[in-house]
Amino acid sequence: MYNRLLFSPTSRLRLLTALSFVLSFSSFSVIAQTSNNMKLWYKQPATKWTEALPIGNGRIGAMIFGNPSDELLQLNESSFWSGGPARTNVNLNGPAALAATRKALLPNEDYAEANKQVKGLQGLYTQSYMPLADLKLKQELGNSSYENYTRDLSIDKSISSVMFTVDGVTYKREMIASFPAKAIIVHLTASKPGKISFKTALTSQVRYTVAADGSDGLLLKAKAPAQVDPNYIGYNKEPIKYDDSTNCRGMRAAVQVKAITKGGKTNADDTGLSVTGADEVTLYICAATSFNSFDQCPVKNGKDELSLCNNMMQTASRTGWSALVAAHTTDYAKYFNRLKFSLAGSDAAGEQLPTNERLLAFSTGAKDPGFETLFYQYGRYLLISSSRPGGPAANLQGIWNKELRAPWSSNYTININTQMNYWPAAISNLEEMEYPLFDLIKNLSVTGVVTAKQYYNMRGWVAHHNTDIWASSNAVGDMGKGDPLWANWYMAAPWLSRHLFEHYRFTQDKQFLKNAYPIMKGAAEFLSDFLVTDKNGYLVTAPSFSPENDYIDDKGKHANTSIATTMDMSIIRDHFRNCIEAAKALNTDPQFVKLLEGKMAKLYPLHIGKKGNLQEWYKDWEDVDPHHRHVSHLFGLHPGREITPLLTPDFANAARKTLELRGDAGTGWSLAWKINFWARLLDGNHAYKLERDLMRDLSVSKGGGLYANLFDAHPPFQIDGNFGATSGMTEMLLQSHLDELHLLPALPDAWATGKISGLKARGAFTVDMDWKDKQLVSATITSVKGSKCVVRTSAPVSVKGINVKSVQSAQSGYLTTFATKPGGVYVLTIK
Ligand code: FUC
Repeated sequence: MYNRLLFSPTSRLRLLTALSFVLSFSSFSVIAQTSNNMKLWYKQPATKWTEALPIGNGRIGAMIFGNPSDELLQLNESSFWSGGPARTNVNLNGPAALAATRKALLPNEDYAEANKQVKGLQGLYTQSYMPLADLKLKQELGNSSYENYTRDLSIDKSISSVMFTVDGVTYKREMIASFPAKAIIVHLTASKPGKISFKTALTSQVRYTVAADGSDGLLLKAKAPAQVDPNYIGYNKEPIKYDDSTNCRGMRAAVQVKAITKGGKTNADDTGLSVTGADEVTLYICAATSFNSFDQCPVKNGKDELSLCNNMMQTASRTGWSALVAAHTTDYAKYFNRLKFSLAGSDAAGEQLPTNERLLAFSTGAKDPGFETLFYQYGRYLLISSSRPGGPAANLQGIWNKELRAPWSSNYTININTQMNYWPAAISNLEEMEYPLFDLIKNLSVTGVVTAKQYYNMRGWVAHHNTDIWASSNAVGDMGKGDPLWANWYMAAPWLSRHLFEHYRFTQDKQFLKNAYPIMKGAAEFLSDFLVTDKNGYLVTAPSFSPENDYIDDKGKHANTSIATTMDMSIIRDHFRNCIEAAKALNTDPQFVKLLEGKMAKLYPLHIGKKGNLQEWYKDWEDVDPHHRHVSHLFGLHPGREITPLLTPDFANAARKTLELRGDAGTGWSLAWKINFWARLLDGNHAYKLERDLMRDLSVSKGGGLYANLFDAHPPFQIDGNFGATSGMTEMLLQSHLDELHLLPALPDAWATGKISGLKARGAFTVDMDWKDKQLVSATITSVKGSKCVVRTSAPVSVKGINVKSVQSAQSGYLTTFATKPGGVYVLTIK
């Protein structure tokens, strides 16, 4: 989709596809991952959006309600956003505001004044992700009521279906969002000929027209608003504005629907598309927008959405249902089937329950490990369905959004949420799905240079709390109206850049790192300009925030603008270390390495507070909300690698204390982060407790939980909780952030016996494991690049065909080190 893809996926895709066949899963006998368990299913149609089932091909998505006579497919297209390219020269007082803020902070420590001044660094809000259209399908079924109703979503095949019987006729609708066909396809059948009659209507919440397309189909032309205010501001009379001039705000979109039938008649006119008396119908849905890159005017330099859409329709509608399904499932399975996971104790009982009842039973204590593996894999399903190479990154709702003013604009919140979306990508063997994030980072590194210069007069690039498809990089808040608590946080560039370096660590792809290094360096340059020296000679950030928490200052006042929060300093240490390692791996930039090493030594360090916790702030202040959902000061524990029970036990204990003081409650994504934290603390049972807390039906949970369609609830729906949970469950089974493969580091009692294959570890390894009664039985490690392999296990191991020695570790378990060959397969067994 983007013209200037930095991280071209094609060659890596081919290699990985080849590898995924080599790594086929052979001896899967303990407990089968039955395909029936890879299903969400229900006995009644959805009445709410959070009961509807999501399908997506990364770009176009639908929420399927499954009503027999009134089907609704609520459609989205991932590039359909309000607004246009990010505005520059909006606020030219930034450098003066920064100087005033710093004057208040250093040396006066007048936090209230700093809080006022820092607002001068704010710019405009981001734009919003838009709903595209509603496709309604009124099926004629006579007056009898329906029976034998089911609807489902097979996440191993990526097919959703609806089935019911009326007057002895069984009707079926099957739906896919196909990546190869670039279309959503609905296939309607009936058990008796001539029984399919329906009328479709296409509508939209944005400005639109709809008419027959001249070739038996319907065409909807839509126009996005020029401006949509976030749902949390209410002071503008007109929160949604359109602009019909040729100016650059408000992209166009097209949606086309066409029916190909066996038997019966089709008619398309301006009121809709109707089919009468058909035996079988294939309905094709295509969509495109005029979006043409983050920095291009989507109006006058926009893509020709009509011909794009029409071309997609021409190609897709030439292919019949069975060939479409075959191509779709092959394409999808090549990613999904790379990883299999099952746990003992999964009897069929859970699978017999409709998913909403299964969720409720699980929420109230049922043992159902099959439900956990289903939920785990659902995270992978959602990632494959919402983030494909070449398209935009998955936003707060992936690609599924029904509202014009969705919660938090359904944008990219980059102080945790967008990053969390991508935590499971590499480890759960879906590395390509992260390319859209890399493209977003690349775009931000372009707009972020302008923001760094205009607002801070500094080098490098900077990004703040929010961004959008236009890669807005300024602090939001509408020129001083936002609370600095969230609006002014500016550490997204280094945090996002760690995803680039982590990709290298997982794949050992030097060419990728070479492309990524200038971006990483740009983020470090901004930080290096930004750091100032405090009265004790430490390098500190000022202003500084700990998202989105506040503290009680020395004068007893609530404040949030501070100096050198733990999160800032942890992110900087992490990023400088990553840059140094990257430069050394590339054998480049020795001067810059020296500069960063010099600064590293002077950074304000971690502190343990009076309660034994990891201090969040510059001083040991109390939190205003001690149970706040963000636990940003534990960045070094996860996703970072600074704090670990193995190497920094004192800080790890302080992190544990922090989590205990914060408590287990939280929003959906907060619970998900805590699974990852507890896994990194090597406490599997506590991680498991958080996993169960997150997997509660909302009627049982008081905070975060799950909706009937297993979408994670903040509440409201936010997809990061799904992705963060899949990541956390992986961290319970395998960790490699310390450059060793720690097998089963945080296995909970509830997962005593199980099997997983296709996990990925840093160093470019693929790992399969099976375990029994909480002990590893065997592991198969496939080395992609031939890196040295260090394995940590709870008991000594032998490696088939080579001589190894397991050495007892001073910290925990045994370390076994061996050289590997590219493509080499190493089978480990417990001695
Ligand atoms: C951050 C969080 C909120 C929410 C929003 C999208 O601001 O603090 O809880 O997740 O992002």
